[in-house]
Amino acid sequence: MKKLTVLIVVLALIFVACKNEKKEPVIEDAVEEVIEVVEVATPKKVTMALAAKSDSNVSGNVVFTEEDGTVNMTATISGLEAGEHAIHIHASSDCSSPDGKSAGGHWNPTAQQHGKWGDDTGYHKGDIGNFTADESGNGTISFSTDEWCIGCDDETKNILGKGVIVHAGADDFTSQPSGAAGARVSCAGIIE
Ligand SMILES: [Cu+2]
Ligand SMILES: [Zn+2]
Repeated sequence: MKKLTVLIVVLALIFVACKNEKKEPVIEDAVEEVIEVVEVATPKKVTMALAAKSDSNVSGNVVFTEEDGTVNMTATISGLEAGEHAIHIHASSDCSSPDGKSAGGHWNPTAQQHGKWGDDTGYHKGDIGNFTADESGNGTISFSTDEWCIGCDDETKNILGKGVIVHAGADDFTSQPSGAAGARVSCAGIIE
């Protein structure tokens, strides 16, 4: 009987204890954080000097700028033979070899066939095309696309680490894998 009384007392104490534990409503501070994203509108820009290759005297410079998702390339080239010349982006920024072949084949991250830029049958992301040098051997070409970027995470678009090659001849847009444009007369790595 004494044991039962003790048990009742213990149970009563537990009951009281539980009642006292009744929690006060927790008022959480509803702190709303307003995060403002400030976009820096500075255009990305890479400027490179073209180095003569294959015993040519072809030099010049290439400027890439990126703004609002579009990359513009402007190349100013001199020392050329008058007429049409191909200009491409090749897979490597390595211009160390005398013939420019260290820059590798055409930059082709989407595994397409060589062709004219925008063609339905495919084209490399480096298939810029041809430009014309005047009687003095000077030529310029401007090219814009949203299929490139300067230093983004998309390796099908990122031109950094690739190389610009100017050829002795014109790109025929059909010969595989590089348009039969002849010797590589100038080279520049696309490096920041
Ligand atoms: Cu080329
Ligand atoms: Zn190509």
